[in-house]
Parts: sequence; structure tokens; C-alpha cells
Amino acid sequence: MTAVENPETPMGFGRMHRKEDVRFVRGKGTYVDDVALPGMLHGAVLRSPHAHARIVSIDASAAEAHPKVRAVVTGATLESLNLAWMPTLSHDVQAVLATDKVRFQGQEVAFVVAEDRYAARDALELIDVEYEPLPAVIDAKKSLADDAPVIRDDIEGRTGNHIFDWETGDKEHTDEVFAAADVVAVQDMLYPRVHPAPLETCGTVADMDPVTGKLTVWTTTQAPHAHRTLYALVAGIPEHKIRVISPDIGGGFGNKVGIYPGYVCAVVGSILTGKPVKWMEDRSENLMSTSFARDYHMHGEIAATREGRILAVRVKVLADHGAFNGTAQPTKFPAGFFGVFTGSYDLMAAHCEVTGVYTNKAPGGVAYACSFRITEAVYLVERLVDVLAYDLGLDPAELRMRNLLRPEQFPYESKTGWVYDSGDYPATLRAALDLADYDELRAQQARRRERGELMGIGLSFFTEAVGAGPRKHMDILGLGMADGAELRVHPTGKAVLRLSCQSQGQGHETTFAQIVAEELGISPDDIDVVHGDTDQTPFGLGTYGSRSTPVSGAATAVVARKVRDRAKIVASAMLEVSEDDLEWEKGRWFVKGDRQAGRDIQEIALAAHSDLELPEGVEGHLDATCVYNPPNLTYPFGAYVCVVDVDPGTGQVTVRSFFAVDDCGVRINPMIVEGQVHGGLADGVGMALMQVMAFDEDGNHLGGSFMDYLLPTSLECPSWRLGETVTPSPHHPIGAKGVGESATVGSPAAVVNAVLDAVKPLGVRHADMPLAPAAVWSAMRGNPLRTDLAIT
Ligand code: MCN
Ligand code: CUM
Repeated sequence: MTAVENPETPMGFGRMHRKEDVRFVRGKGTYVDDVALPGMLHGAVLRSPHAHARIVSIDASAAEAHPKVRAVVTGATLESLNLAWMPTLSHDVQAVLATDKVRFQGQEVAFVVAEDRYAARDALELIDVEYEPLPAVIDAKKSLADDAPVIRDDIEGRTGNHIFDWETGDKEHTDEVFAAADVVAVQDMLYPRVHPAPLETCGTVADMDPVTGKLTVWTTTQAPHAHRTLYALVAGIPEHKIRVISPDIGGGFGNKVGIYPGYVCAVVGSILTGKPVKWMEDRSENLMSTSFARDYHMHGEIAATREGRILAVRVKVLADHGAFNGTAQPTKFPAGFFGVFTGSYDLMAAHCEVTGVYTNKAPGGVAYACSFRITEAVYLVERLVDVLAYDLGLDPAELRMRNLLRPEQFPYESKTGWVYDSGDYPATLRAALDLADYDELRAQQARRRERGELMGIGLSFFTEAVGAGPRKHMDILGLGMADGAELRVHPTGKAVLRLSCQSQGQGHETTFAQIVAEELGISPDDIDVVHGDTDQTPFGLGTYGSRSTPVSGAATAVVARKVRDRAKIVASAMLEVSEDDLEWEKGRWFVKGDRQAGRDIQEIALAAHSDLELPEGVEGHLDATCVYNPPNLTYPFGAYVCVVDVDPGTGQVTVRSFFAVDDCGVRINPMIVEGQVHGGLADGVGMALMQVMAFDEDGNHLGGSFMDYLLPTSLECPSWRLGETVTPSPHHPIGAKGVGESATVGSPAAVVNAVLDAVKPLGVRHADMPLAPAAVWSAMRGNPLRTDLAIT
């Protein structure tokens, strides 16, 4: 880890401590669970013990009779309010509370509102639900069988579990290239179901004021404005009568993009009782019922010449979407951004087909630091390249170097239609190999292999696509993806910046202030960043797909430039010179050729609020707004090298070292970027080695606590070694690209490739994540495990 070299506040980009940490390290953050309102009641959710069952009856009378219970909400209550079903962000519908059937274990069946949390929990036990169990569909591969029970029989005319077929690329041309290729390497692989597991679970405090009719919702959301619009559309409450406040968030990682039934129930509870209602889920509830990611069964093929020139990639995917997620995510493509599976390589052709299916699992496929399926795409192509290297007997670094896109090819349109904005990939791979001292590592590996030791070196090279983005790629509820920014400079030159995005730990209060500082020369300490409150911030779709820097960051730069232009008009009036005679240097306008004659931004701000006479039509004060509609996504990229040791007796993997060179264009705060990368690398180690949401045959969820669903700690992680290259995005006002998900997307393949490189002498070509000791041990004996069904 790099030390903070310059702890003093820079007047713009550079390392600086995070402003928000002043409250976080003192335990002074305000999270949803810290919100306490007078007369507040508490809600609890009754959940299904079955993965698939018909609901015969629900008798809530005993719970209703509990002296501390104020309301019991069931699907029938919601039906009478026309709220039984809610749209998911992915254009499907989900039962808020089950009425006809339960479709996954942990599904919401009833909601109790009581005077305290304990009473609410106790009363859940008093609700008598009669179930008629049905066979559960857990294995996506079996969901399409003719005799598989139909999970979504609530949808009229549905006779099976098939949701969609989606394809991209040119099939005919790809098949031709494959037919003519010297070599075709084929590999099936599973990206298992995983969960983001943020430190803070999800929750809501809903307060419907019966007098004003205004609904205030404190909620754990990465996208407050999207939630408000959805509440308005679903509940029919006028949008201006809804205020969504997303206070401090204890991690999101995609878990807090969607709306969950508990949120809606808290709102309904408040409407029914006329009191504020708090609902906070516990850890098991979070792990069982909220957004899952991945669950992609992939069949990949890669075609090449004998010399190792990669020609084409062909893929078939079976996507397990769980019970309620008809399409993958809030995007026009049902398979999300999986279309970037061509990776970082100069291919002649590519084609992929994705089939989505329902299973009796919690709604899946949404998000986990993933850029919506890019994680799966990168993993697939980076495993395929290694499998090809294995088959051809080539060094995986050399094979990548020969096939990476070259700098002169940018902007590059991929064979599936994505326009990569900028990059010098070979330079970044070279930087990573140098950082790792690759040749020396290989030499050491050879020596160790002679001693019977299993040392592995794994590589990955990833291209991300972040900053949703143009409507071509993405929309939620038909809303498009522009984000707003408002900047107000006060008379004394201090400023407030209002943004539609929402930080879950990424440090927005610091970095967005730094963008204004860079543009206007106001110290970041003098700029307050306001976000997470729909009453106080302009509309925008929030934080996911690492879009805050690409979209809100761009909006911030543009709004600051607008203020600078306004400041120029004021300065010209103050100095009584033409605007054309003024020149900007950070923090002041001065007269060309006379550096002494100038006004700094603080003087200009005061004058802008005075009776200074401004030109006809120019308003006073120093404010501006901007709505930024990004012309393209940004495409950060990186090269990773992972070194592992595998215990030949137990299959236990130790990550010895990890070298990561990330390119996210211009870095606003390199310290924060490095923190983002550290977190993502830990995620990658977790997914590669231990994280999986497994189920048994009956649909029992086997990962309901951190004893079973394993997260990496510092003990499993090495001391990360980071490097950087900087290729600015040509279309972003400050040349920045997003970085928040890069390392999660890029690192699993490096870890898996390293483990498989270690066991290569034993003839192991592939094994599926997570490479827990049992999986590695079995693979070493030629007996690969189906990890999502077998490992708990
Ligand atoms: N940054 C920078 N220079 C760049 C790019 C980014 O200084 N060139 C800074 C940004 O200004 C911001 C941070 O790095 O402070 C991350 O920026 P960005 O890549 O724009 O990502 P977002 O802010 O949109 O965050 C979302 C992203 C996602 S989608 C997930 S999931 C994830 C991630 O961020 N969840 C996180 N990182 C997380 N980090 C924490 N601590 N907690 C989460 O829940
Ligand atoms: Cu894909 S997880 Mo993030 O986009 O919130």
C-alpha cells in the first residue's frame, strides 16, 4: 500500500484524506438504523421456509391479537391496495408479499408492525401459514426440462421456465472463422452465484405524514431518485410528495440498487398506522433474499492459429435469474453488458447466445461490483485465453501480448458493437509484468516445481465499460441516464455542490469537491457535497456501474466551468476590461499581460452578490446547473498478475502476492482510487477462493451466515502491489474513467488462472470457482466439483 504522501489538502486533484472520514472514524455517521422518530414503530418480515410451495392459507389473527402489534400486512392487504406486485428494475414483476405461491426460500410472506422490534419478531411466530410444498427447481440446467415445475405460473400463458434468448455478434461469420481455424480450445465454466454482502444490511424508515400527505423514506439506496420515481409510479403517490433520503451507507456493492419488498412494506405499514415504521433486515435475511449476482453457466470456445493469433470467440450461456428477475438488469440487453465478452483482444469475429431461466432462488443477476455481467464476460475470456495457452503450450503473458488491441486502434469498435474510448493495452501489460518481475517469477516457479512445490502465476487483462450511459446501452423505467449537478458559490467564496449520485463508501464528498477545486481554485475543504436526498439534489439515476465519476463527475466539471465563465463576466465588470482580455489561472481571472491586475474567485463571488453593474441580461450571484448526458461509456482497463502457492496435500491456496496495474484515465484522488482497487482485489480473491451461494436439492439456502458464506479477510489477502498507467478518456471533460468495480471485475480470473497454473503439472486444465481446498483437491485428482451445489 502506498502511504499518503501529501496529507495537506491539494487545490485540485491529488492525494488527500477523505473529508467524510472525520465523521466515520469517530463513529458519527448517520445510517438508516440511526434514524429514530417520535412514535416510531418496528416492522419484521415473515419469510418462506420452502423454496417452492403453494400457499393454502394464511391466518394472522393470533398475531393481530398480540398486545404490541399494530398491523399485520399480508399479500391480501396489499392486493386491496393494488400493491401486491412491484416492478423490478429489470422490467419483471416481483410479489411484494407472496399470495399464490412462494418461489424461493426466504421469500417475503407477511409483515408485522409492532411497538418494538422484539414484539414484531415474536408476532411472526404467531402467523399460521399452511403450505403445500412443490418440487423446487434449483439447477438452471434442469429448469428447461419438459417436466420441470413452472415457477412463474402467475404470468399468463407461461408454460415453462425459459425467459429469453438473446444473442450478439455475427454468427455466420464467427462459425466460418472457427471452421477455418488451426486450433479451437473449448471450456465449460461456471461463475457461481455470489452475494455482495455489504457491512450494513438493507433497511428503511418510512414516515407518511397523514396531515400533509408527504412520504419521507430514509432508505439504504444507491439510487434515491430512481426509488422515488418508482414509488410514485407504483403507489400512485405524487412524486413531489415523496422524499427519499439515503443517509450514510455502510457499503452497497450493488446490493442497494434495487427495491426490496421490505422497503415497500415499511411504507405500507406507515400508511396503515399513520406512524413512522422502521424495518432493518438482519444478516441472514440480507444473504437469503436480496440481490444475487452471476449464476452464469458458460460454454466458451476460442479459435486461433497454431502460432497463437486469436481469431474468434464463441459463447453459449445459461443464465440463472432466480424467481423474479426476468431480465438481467436495468438495461436494454437482457444479458446486460455481457456483450463485452470479446475482452481486450483484436478478434476477427465473435458471437454469443444467452438463455435466461427462472429457478427457485432469490431474484438474481442484478449486481455485485460487476458493471452488470462484465465480471462474467471478463472471467470467461480470460479463462479461455489461458486454456488456449495451455493447449498451445504458450506462455499466457506472451499470448496476451500478441493479441491485445494496439493503441492505434482506438477508438475501437468491438465485434459486438462497443466503442472502447482509449487505451494503450500493451504498455499496461508490460507495466504489470515489470512490476511483478515476471521472468524471475517464472524462473523461480521452475525451480520450485523441481522440488515438487505447486507455485502458480496467473494473469488477467480486463476492459471494463462503465458510466451508464447512453440510452443505447441502458435505461431504467425508460428514464435515460443523464445526471444533474448544481453548484452554488456563496458570497464569501465557499461553495455547495449538489449531486444526484450517492456514495456508499467511495469518498464522493472528497473527490467531487476536488473536481470543483481543480476547476475553480476553491479549496476542497470549502466545498460541501450534498447527495442522497431527493429534496435537496437534482434528478439523476444514482451510483452503480461505476458511473459517478463518468457521469456525475463530468457534470461537476461542466457545472464548475459554467461558474468559471460567469465569474469571467463578473471579473470583466470589476476590472472594467473586455472579457477577451482576461486569462484564467487556477482560482483567479487576470488581465492578459498584467498578472497583478486580477481578481480571485472569492473576490469575484462577493462582487457577484453585490450591486456591481453587470452587462444587460447577466444575472447576479455565482450559481450554475448542468445535466450531463454522456456520449459514451468510459472503458477503464488493467493488467493483473497473481502468485499463489497450493498445498499439494490439502489443496489449500495461499495468495502470495498480487500485482495490479489499473488505468482509469486521470485520477482525481489516487489514494481513493487505490482504496477502490484494494477492495476490489479482496473481492476477487473472495470469489475465486471461497464465496459461493450454494443450495441443496430442495432449494434450501446454504449460505445464511458468514460461517457458511465466506468473505475474505486480511489473512487471505496479500499486501497488494499497485501500479498505474494513465490514458485519459477523450470524451470525458477531465479525462477520468470510473474505477469502482475494475478490480472486482478483473481479479477473479487472475487468481483462478494462478491456481490452475500451479496445478498444471498434474494435468488440470480447468476447475470452477470457488477454488476452496475441496475443489482444488478434487481437481488435482481429476474429479472436478460442481461447487454451487456441493460446497457449503
Ligand atoms: N475516482 C478517482 N479517479 C478516477 C475514478 C474514480 O478519484 N479516475 C474516485 C471517484 O471520484 C470516487 C471513487 O474513486 O470517489 C469511485 O468512483 P467511480 O469509479 O466513479 O465509482 P462510483 O463512485 O460510481 O461507485 C460505484 C462503484 C460500484 S458500482 C460499486 S458496486 C462499488 C464501488 O463503487 N461499491 C462500493 N466501490 C465501492 N466502495 C465502497 N467503499 N463501498 C461500496 O459499496
Ligand atoms: Cu454492478 S454493482 Mo455496482 O454497479 O452498484
